[in-house]
Amino acid sequence: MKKTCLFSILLLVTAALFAQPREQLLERLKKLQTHGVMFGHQDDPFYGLGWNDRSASGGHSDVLATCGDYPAVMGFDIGGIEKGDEKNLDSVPFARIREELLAQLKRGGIAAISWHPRNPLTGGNAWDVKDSTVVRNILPGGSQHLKFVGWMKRVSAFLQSLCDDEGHPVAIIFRPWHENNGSWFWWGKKLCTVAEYKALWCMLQDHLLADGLTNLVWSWSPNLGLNADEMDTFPGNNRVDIIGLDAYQWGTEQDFVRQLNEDLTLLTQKVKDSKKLLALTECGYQTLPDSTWWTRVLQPQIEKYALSYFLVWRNAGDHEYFAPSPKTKDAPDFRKMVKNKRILMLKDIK
Ligand code: BMA
Repeated sequence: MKKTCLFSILLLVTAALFAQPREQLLERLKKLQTHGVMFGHQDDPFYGLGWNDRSASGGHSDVLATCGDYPAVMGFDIGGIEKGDEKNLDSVPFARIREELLAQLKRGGIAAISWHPRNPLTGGNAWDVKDSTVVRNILPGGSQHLKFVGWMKRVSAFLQSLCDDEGHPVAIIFRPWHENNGSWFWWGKKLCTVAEYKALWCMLQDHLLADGLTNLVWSWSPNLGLNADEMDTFPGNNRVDIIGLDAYQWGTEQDFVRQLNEDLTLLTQKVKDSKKLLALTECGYQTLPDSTWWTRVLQPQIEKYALSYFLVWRNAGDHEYFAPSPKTKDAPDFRKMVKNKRILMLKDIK
């Protein structure tokens, strides 16, 4: 063996040995994306249609019960952590979130965290958009800045508590300030300027990094119906790892399919230019009134793009659910979709 060759092997081995959790997760995501697209579900182990495991694990999962496997990606929300609450905005104790998130990683899966923080100026929730000066007021120099620093500290403390059995920090996807091209959250389009939004992103990121949180894979997720000029709020190549899209079918199938293709075409160009990953960070069709939606509407669109994952939102109850359960009439179609080799469930990514 040539000396140079041996040296290269040594370098690779050393790099692999010392690779940090974040770099390992990024590498894994890139590799998995060449195999197919991972299926994800928000709040999968906490509640579903006809069951509630918020206070303790009963081992339930609507997805598992429907198709025999867990989602490859599980989504969790930490709205409420900023105030030191014991439970998140959907009444899931943070202790349970920590437990199930780590269980998902331990079984070989991937975890993503979103954050619906309360409105720091009005005391209302994330959807309180009465006041359009909130972002300005929490940035450095603003009247609520110090208060918000305290909120970021609590986010930081929770994220720092996510460690494996040996006490090492685990890598997770973190997805703050989402859907900012809409105006339904206090950080939305009509609620702050482009510069203020970017400053908000950087402020949170810099605080978490300064607290030692180098294990986060950062995802920026605008909402379906993107205008090209809204890409101006993209925080920057060195600040984002995954470019996501939150894309629900609320109206007609035609509108959804058209907009999804327009937006994914635009974002595909952006990920190519910036060498980022692409994902449908939230998606779904509430209560799945069309029992063939998975294979007839969603899957054909997903197959056209190099997506890392698509995550459907939570099964909150009979009027708000996005994933199948053995009881729902879309279940056979969902099973058909996940039989496809390029739709990746937990067992496909281990
Ligand atoms: C939203 C809705 C809310 C929920 C929030 C965070 O889209 O489902 O009811 O509180 O997500 O999970």
